Amino acid sequence: MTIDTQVKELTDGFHLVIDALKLNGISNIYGLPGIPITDLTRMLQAEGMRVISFRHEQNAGNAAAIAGFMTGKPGICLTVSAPGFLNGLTALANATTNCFPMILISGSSEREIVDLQQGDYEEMDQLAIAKPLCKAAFRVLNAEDIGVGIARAIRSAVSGRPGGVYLDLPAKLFGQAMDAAAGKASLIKVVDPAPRQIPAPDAVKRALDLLKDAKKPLILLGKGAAYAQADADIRALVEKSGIPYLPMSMAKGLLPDTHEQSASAARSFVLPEADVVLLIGARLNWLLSQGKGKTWGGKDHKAWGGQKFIQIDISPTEADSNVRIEAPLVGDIGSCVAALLAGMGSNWAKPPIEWTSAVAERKNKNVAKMAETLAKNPTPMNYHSSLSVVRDIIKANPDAMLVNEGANALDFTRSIVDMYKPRKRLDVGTWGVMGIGMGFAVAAAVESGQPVIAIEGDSAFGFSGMEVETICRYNLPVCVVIMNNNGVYRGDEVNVTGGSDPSPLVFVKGARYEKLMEAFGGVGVLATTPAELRHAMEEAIKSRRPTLINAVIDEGAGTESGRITSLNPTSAAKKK
Ligand code: ADP
Ligand code: TPW
Ligand code: MG
Repeated sequence: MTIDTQVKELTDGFHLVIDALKLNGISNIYGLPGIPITDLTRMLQAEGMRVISFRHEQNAGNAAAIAGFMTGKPGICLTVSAPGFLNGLTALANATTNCFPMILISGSSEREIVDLQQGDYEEMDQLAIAKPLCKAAFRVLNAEDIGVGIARAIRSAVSGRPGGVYLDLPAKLFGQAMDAAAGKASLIKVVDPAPRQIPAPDAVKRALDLLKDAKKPLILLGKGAAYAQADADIRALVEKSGIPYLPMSMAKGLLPDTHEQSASAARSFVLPEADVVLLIGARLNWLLSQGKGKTWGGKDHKAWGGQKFIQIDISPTEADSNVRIEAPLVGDIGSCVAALLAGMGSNWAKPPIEWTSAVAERKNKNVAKMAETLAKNPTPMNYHSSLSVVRDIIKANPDAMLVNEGANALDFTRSIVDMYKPRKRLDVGTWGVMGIGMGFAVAAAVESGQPVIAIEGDSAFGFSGMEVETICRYNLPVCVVIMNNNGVYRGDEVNVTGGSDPSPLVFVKGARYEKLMEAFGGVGVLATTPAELRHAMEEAIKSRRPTLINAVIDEGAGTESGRITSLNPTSAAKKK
């Protein structure tokens, strides 16, 4: 026997982390290298995983989060310790808020030094800081526990209500060696990570009874419905029931926005009028005026409008969070919708014609009004004339992904640009957070392989703009369109003191954002007319080259806070 054959084959923390991720079908890592994870990023790539390296961790984190939304598998963000970890934390908190499954993996410094606060390199008690901002947080100290740590992180991210998970991997763990066979045996391939949750039959009956008696029923589809990937059954439920529906922003396209039952263009009519509302994966949060108040026909801003709610949600504590839920239906959306469909039987009566025709009438009137506005061609361009181009481009390319952030740039895009397929519209979500743009765009391209169109307010773009280098480096088919009005909401504000500083809400006038893309070898275009914008977007889709179009629009076209003006506190001084 030679000495060689006596030597046991070894593995280490680095390889166990990589093997555990691969074993669980994870193939893309969004991150930013440095101590102590530099070698991990190299090894991940060497082992055949795709490593997308960003310029700031927040953008990597946003990419991971939206990859989770698109695929139903946890998106992985990898960062260095303290500052890198903190940069990723905003995205982790945002993912949790939006119910997107993601895992933030951060390297950390030596526990012994951190716990005694002896001043290690990038010292921070990361686990404690992450805990209140995510669904679950774990730390792995021993190589033989890596399999369990990653399994628990995956289950926590995707089971029940999805969300963000923090996984703390101290520097020392990566170098720990162990017997390769024992290491392999310690890894866990997670079986059924997001188990179906079947609704109780009596809860299904309660919901159907309520729906059956409704005179003016309405269905609300939220991003939970988009996430659930139960597209065919959701469409069947809407169509079989004959009930008008409203998609929330990221549920647009679950059924094509041009569907005859879509009540989007009659939103302010159907919300106060409806008598029974079926919520599918949508929370009654601020985006739905907390389910009460004038939006819902209530007498004042807090009064209940009289609607009876049925709520499908995987979280049993979501019901009654704002108003009474008559019929909570707790379970996964696929199972709940299938149960409703089965319970409706073959002779389900569609809603009264008075209701559906009143909705259609209101809708047709508003659609006609919008068509008139879109047909105008003012100089300079405004939101309508430029977004009417984007509307045509998405219609011609329904598989393209649409990323969207800003205030007016967000609200106008949401209402003007129709979506035709599920999970194609990715935006600022529950928090209305700025900065998701380029991270989402990168992940949208990487995960789908489809062209990506990012419609960005000029302010919004600034939060993640440096990632145009990342887009160029990976040669991603991303077309960024900046709705450039020289500022936050508008570009025409002045400093009321008459001083030399500009207003806090405006930017450099005539900024040439397109040159940013050119700096890294991409295509930059200055567009001042809808025709120029159309040509540049068509070229970008055709060529799949990284493109940034600086769409110059009227700096006075926007309104403060876009559509959510009512949430601005009014100054007592101003009121007087
Ligand atoms: P929107 O902003 O579009 O209204 P929300 O983020 O407020 O949507 O609501 C999404 C809801 O969907 C959350 O309450 C979440 O618990 C729920 N949800 C997410 N995935 C599923 C699923 N697979 N089954 C059931 N409910 C889900
Ligand atoms: C992380 C507050 C909401 S919208 C917005 C800001 C700064 C920018 C609006 O200007 P933009 O769009 O993008 O040019 P437009 O078309 O109206 O001119 N910081 C964070 N999130 C939010 N939401 C803000 C600040 C905000
Ligand atoms: Mg702007």
